[in-house]
Amino acid sequence: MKGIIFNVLEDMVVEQLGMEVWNELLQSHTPEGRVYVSAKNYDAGELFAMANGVALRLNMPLQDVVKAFGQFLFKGLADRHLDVVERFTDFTSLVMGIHDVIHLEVNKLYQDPSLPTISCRISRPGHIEMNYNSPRKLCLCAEGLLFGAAEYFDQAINITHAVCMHKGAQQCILHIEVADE
Ligand code: MNH
Ligand code: ZN
Repeated sequence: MKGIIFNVLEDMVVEQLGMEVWNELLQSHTPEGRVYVSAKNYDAGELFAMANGVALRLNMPLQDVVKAFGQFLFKGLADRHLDVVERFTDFTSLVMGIHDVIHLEVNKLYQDPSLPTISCRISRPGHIEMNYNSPRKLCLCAEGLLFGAAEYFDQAINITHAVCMHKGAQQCILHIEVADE
């Protein structure tokens, strides 16, 4: 995972739990002297170890922490890549552009990013079907990112996620219901 993801995790942990907790997490789960550089690659296992540490401290299931982080992450990514997010004027067009516009841009900006395969289609007006596949199985992070994007555009949404890699499926299917604008 890119350092930028850890940078946003640090922002969230410091904001919600304090700098001491972040330093403790670094101590327990990362090599001595770890500094995250946004464009550099770090083992995804390190992200899971840190998220697990947060989950233990908050006495929350790991998947709830991953989802909450995803929601926080959207604003963190938008702040750092405003030019990319500003290409979209509403929630639906941004979601439809994740693969072909946003992650394509990420591929140009970063060397060897670990991106998921995401494809979206409008199944009927107000309904987006998103297919998600990634060896990291961060579909709950994707759900959180979608809620973060909805918050960003002040858009009410509802997500159902019945088909899931965590339940043995080959890929996840997220049905996103977009309330009338
Ligand atoms: Mn995007 C990683 C989904 C918007 C830049 N993104 C991820 C991951 C998911 C994801 C899930 C975690 C990796 C994985 O699953 O294997 N991203 C989304 C969704 C939205 C989204 C569902 C919108 C909603 N992403 C954005 C935006 C940007 C961005 C906006 C920035 C302009 N995403 C990234 C970067 C990574 C990433 C950077 C990290 C890649 C890496 O760590 O190597
Ligand atoms: Zn899933």
